[in-house]
Parts: sequence; structure tokens; C-alpha cells
Amino acid sequence: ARRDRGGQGRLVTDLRDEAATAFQEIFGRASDGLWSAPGRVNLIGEHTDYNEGFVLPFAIDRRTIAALAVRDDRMLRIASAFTDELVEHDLTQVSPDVLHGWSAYPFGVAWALGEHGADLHAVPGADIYIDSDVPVGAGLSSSAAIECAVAIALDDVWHLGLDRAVLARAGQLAENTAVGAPTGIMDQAASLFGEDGAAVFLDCRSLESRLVDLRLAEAGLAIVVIDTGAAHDLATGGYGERRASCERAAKALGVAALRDVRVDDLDRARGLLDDTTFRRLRHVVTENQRVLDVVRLLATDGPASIGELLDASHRSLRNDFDVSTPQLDLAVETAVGNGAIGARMTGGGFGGAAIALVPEELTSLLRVAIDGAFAEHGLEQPDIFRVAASIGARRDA
Ligand code: GAF
Repeated sequence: ARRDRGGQGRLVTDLRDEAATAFQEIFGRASDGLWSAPGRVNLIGEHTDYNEGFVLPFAIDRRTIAALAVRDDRMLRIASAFTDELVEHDLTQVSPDVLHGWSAYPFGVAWALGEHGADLHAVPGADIYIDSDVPVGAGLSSSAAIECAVAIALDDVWHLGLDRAVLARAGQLAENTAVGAPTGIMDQAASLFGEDGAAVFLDCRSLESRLVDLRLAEAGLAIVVIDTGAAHDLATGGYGERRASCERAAKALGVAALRDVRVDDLDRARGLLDDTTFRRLRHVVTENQRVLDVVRLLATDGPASIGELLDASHRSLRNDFDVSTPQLDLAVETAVGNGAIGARMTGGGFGGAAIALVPEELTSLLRVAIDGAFAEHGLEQPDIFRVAASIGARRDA
């Protein structure tokens, strides 16, 4: 399925002005403030989060803005740049059963904050307008960006004082329960903990996180996103099946989560699992190790040294976890064949985007090579753009 790629990387200031203006037009008054949260690229650590393992994503310079003004009743009314629809619910009546479509993300967050201690019978209602330049369905966490922008806005105006790990959990709960996508915690954590120039090294079991400097500029390197344009949807099919397969493997091996299996345990595990389940396990176990290796190498030898680990991650996702697509493989192969130091699919897979780590001076060449390769294969041109590691969710105005 092709999809409308959505946001085109508008300037954040434009996005803010447009959101404030649209809020005024729709609700007939000024907003009380603007909050925003970024999408993310995962540098490495794919399908490890729901196995309580390690991830290393970074927040990108594409954001979702929430303009909000509180009300003096209990109504929550939400409009967005995505549709003409204005959806409203009484806060005391919001529950996953009454939510559907795009508005399940923001309303789901309001409900999830209730599950995390907000008293939805006592807090004021709000009008919210949402706009975004995070491409939708590209595997760059446009959903987490919505969830986190709304979560920090409501946390603020409801004076909840929840810490960011709890806000991440609320975003995940909204996505799992209100939207019905059985995702892990990585995307919300990246969107909430990101900082300029750094990746977020997250232990998905303890939710302890540490920033890791990417040092891209000093190495003369850039990270380029190749958005294949093929829709990926985490609420249907493959993603949930992979997750279930990991849970079965953990059960068969008698561990709480695949995080507890080491590379050295793999030989023994092979005899206990069917071939497919074993390959799923091998991906998760080796990917966790690759995250630890990348974190170490970034500090010692810098980003130019992590290329082989990015490539190995892609091979493992393609051959063992089976979540790549021909388009993603083509993007990765072409990137590596045209000067990239390393490349891999990023996000859940089944479509979406790949990333390439590439010397700055080769980015234009890379673009031409990838466009050419896609044309040769009769595929629609991918959207290719640079991303910078950026600050996480915050109040903007
Ligand atoms: C999606 C999910 F939302 C994340 O939780 C994570 O599992 C990722 O796919 C795969 O690493 O982005």
C-alpha cells in the first residue's frame, strides 16, 4: 500500500505559528500554550524493547505540535491538521472502547494518564489542536510524537508532575490499549528523553536511560533517512506475531524475557525451539549485544566505527526476524554500495524507512544512486532526507 507521506519537514517556527493560528480559527480563542514532541530514528536495537532489552534511538528534527487551552468543564475536544474532524468526549467517559481512528492516540493518552494517577473527574477539560511534520507510517514514530506532545501538555496543565518515564508508559498504554498496537516503550522514551546531538541508550527493563553523544559532525558524518513510502502498520499482523513468537521462546527457555538469554546460550537454545522461533531468538539476542557494542564504540572510536554493526543488524532483521521488505533491502544495499559506512532498516519494519550513516560529502551522490536504483526496479521514488538528533518533548510557548 502506498501512503500519503504527510509532513514535509516544515520549519518548526512555521509549524508553531500555523498551529496557533489554526487553534484560534477552530476554537475561536487563543491557545494557552504550545507543546511539542519529536519523532525518532532508531540507530540500533530493533525489536528488543518488548523483550526488555536495549535500544539506542534518537529524537529527530521533525516534531508534532499540540496547541492547547483549558476549559472550565470536563470536555476534551481535539482537532488536527490530519482531518477536518473535531472529536469530543467527556473526560469522565473516555475509555478505550469509545475511541477509534486518529483521535484514539490523543484521547488514549488522556485516558492512560487517568490510569497513571490523574483524577479525570477533577481535572479541567481542554481544547487541543495537533499538527506535525513527522512523516506518517514511515516507521519514524509519528504516533509516539502525538502521544508524547499530548502527554506533556496535559501533564503540565493538569499539574500532574509525572516524571518522563511515567509519561512514556502512559503513551505506550494508549498505543497498546486504545489504538491496539502491541508496541514496546522505545518510541515514547526516545521522544521524551532525546537531546541535541545525542542518542538515548535505554534499558527497557529498568527504564534507566543515558545519553550517548553521536559525535557525527566532528566525524564529518550524516544520518540519512530513506523513506520507502510503503505503509507500515503495527496494529495488524506481523508485528504482533513477532512479539508473540518472542514470548513463546522466552517461555520455552524458562526466562522472564529474551533479555535474559546471552549469545553464549544460543547453541543450547537451538535444540529447544523450532527453526523459525530460534531465528527470532537469535535476532533479539545478537541485537542486544550489538546495541552494547555500538554504545561502547561510539565512546571509544566514534561513529565511523559502527558501520559493520548497522549492516549486521539489517542482515539479522532480514534473515532471522523476517521484517524487512525488498524496498528496504534495496535502499540498504544501494546505500552501502555508494559510500555509506553502514545502513539498516529502522523501526518495526514491514515497510517504512531505512537509515544510512554516510560521509557528509557523499549525501548527494547517495541520493542520486538510490533514486536510480528505485527507478530501475520500477519502484516509486523514496523520500530521502537528513536527520539531526534533537531535543525531546517540551513546552515551546
Ligand atoms: C515499533 C514499536 F513501536 C517499538 O516499540 C519497537 O518495538 C520497534 O517497532 C521495533 O524495534 O517502532
